[in-house]
Amino acid sequence: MTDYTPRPEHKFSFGLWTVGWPGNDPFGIATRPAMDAVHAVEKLAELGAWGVTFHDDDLVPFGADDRERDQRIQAFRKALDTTGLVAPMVTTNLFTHPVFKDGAFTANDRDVRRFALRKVLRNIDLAAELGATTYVLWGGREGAESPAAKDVRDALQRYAEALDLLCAYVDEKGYAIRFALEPKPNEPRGDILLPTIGHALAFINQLAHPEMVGVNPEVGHEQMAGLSMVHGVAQALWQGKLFHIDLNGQNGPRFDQDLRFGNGDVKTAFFLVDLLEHAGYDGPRHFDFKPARTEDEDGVWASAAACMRNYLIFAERARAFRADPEVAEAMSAARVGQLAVPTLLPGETLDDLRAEEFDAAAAGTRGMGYERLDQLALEHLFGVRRPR
Ligand code: GLT
Ligand code: MN
Ligand code: MN
Repeated sequence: MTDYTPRPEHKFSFGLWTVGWPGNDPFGIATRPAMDAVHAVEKLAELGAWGVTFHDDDLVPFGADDRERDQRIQAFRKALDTTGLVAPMVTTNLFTHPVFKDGAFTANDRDVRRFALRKVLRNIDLAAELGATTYVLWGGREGAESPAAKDVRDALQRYAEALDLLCAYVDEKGYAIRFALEPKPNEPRGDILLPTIGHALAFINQLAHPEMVGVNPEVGHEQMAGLSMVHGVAQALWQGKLFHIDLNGQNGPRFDQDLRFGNGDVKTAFFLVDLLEHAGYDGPRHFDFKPARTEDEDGVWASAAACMRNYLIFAERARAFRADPEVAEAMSAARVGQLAVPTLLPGETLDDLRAEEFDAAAAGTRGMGYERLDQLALEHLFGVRRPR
């Protein structure tokens, strides 16, 4: 029996806004009381998490005075010190307050954009003080409901300007912080800018400091766009841009479900963990889920524990899948490894390639054997092929 106990080396982290979500949604008020940040830190540590993340407003209510801010930060720091939890990632709330109803970095109103930058700069200083190395930017309000409302080329220019200013600031301060953009196709805006991993990666290439900016993909967000999270994350890894990841669950394109990790599309979850583990991703495994609104506080902790447990179960199944000699044989029959061989070997020329004889008809009849391979993966996932 494998031990699915989460430990600090697994790098599991949770946002204060996840376990602290009181269950308010567009159709109903909160079903749980607000959760104190210190209590959340203590409980997460008890469950075996490694890190806790937060928006500025999760820790200090919007508009609080300096005294209250200092008190709350001090209490949070103390809880980190006592529990040993780290704060690996910090972010800014640029979406709740009405001032951000038309966006933050891309609001049409210039004074709103300047206010948004001030809000981020202040919180970056705190992030650096707490030792965070990733700063997430989720631009949920950066978008529009009508193409008449927003000149998207100007909006992207302003988005890039904001990133350039923030990178220059971090650079000047010597902070060990990198930015991670979190894509989402829609909700709360009708259409959000940088809607997918691919859009975000292309945007990053246009920045003044592309090396300081990566992505923070969320499982459910790619699936809302009907895309493969596994392919998107693989591309981010290939481009050296997977700075952070939001793990949760979703059932296809619909509203953002933020289910606990493992609920929703289980096969995607399995292959995502297989990818992260196999690729040697060593960043945080961050859960960004909403404990179902039906639950009381016990249910909140049960779902948080389940996120970590499910990750460890998937990781174990993925290891067993790759260690299975029959899988190795099926992969070889499917020529999976051949894809790692350059199409033109060093020393070969295009003339060599041109001169080659090839029987396209015969090649067209070759079966790939993927169905057998996929079935083996499913059986490992289902747990009917146990590790020997
Ligand atoms: C918000 C959103 C998440 C983002 C958070 C970071 S806030 O809860 O739904 O996907 O990761 O700003
Ligand atoms: Mn997220
Ligand atoms: Mn989400």
